[in-house]
Amino acid sequence: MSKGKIVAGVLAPHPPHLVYAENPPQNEPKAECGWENLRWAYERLRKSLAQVEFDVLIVHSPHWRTNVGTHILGVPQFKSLSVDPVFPNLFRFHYDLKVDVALAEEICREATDLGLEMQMMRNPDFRIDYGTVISAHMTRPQWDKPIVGISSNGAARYFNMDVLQAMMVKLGQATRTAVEKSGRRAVLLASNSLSHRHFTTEPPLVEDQSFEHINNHNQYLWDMKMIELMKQGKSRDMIDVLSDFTEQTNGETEGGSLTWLMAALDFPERPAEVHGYGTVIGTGNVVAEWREVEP
Ligand code: 2X7
Ligand code: FE2
Repeated sequence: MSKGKIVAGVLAPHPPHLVYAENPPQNEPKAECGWENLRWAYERLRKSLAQVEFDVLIVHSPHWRTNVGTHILGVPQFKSLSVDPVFPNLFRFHYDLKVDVALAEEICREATDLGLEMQMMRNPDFRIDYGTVISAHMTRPQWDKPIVGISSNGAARYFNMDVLQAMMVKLGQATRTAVEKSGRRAVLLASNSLSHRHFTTEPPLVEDQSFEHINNHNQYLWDMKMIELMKQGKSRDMIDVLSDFTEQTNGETEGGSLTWLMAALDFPERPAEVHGYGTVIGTGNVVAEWREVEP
């Protein structure tokens, strides 16, 4: 078997509004339009990924929360309804997805060897969280690739962000080794927004973009700082400031997805391709791609 490879890593945020505005047949609520900046950013990502071959999407999601340790989907197929508990008016999505269980088990083994608390999730009736479904859908709406789903854990709140980041660095390293051993060509998705201060009410027409803007200017400055670091290829600096960023923006980086991704990519020094930035109900979101192979 030839050595596997991470072909790309993506910061792939999951506001349910994006799927709502795309009107795929799987989603029950229907929209007129909305959040085009981010939806077109995902279009650019899809075009970019169409130039490379890959076998599997590996998704790390802040909305699958296991308070202690990390769980990994371990059943070959899941079919059910995923509902966003905060926005059930926007996201009621009928998914039917396949899991690369062999790769999932390899990641579990490698991470256990590095001393992390790991478990395979073997419940066939488990409901897949909306973070996993949305990032995977926006990246690959055809649903023709299996996924590996990885939970996030509560260490940032239970201990602090530094403890979480130390764990996520190991999980990222384990993911990279597992991909290489598996022979797979993988695209990694860190499913999180940047600044994460939501407005607490919605406009009467949810997709009315005249209401959409960043929650406040401090959040915007932080988001721009992070994006600048991505564009300069300063991934280690970005991870170094992530505790402060997360605290001051209520950042969804609190789940560890971005740290996991940077570690899996071995802290890239090349610039990320920033496909686009946009706000969703006041939160800041960027679609950014770190390409590991040439087309
Ligand atoms: O989960 C989310 C999110 N991360 C960002 C924006 C809006 C809703 O849900
Ligand atoms: Fe979220």
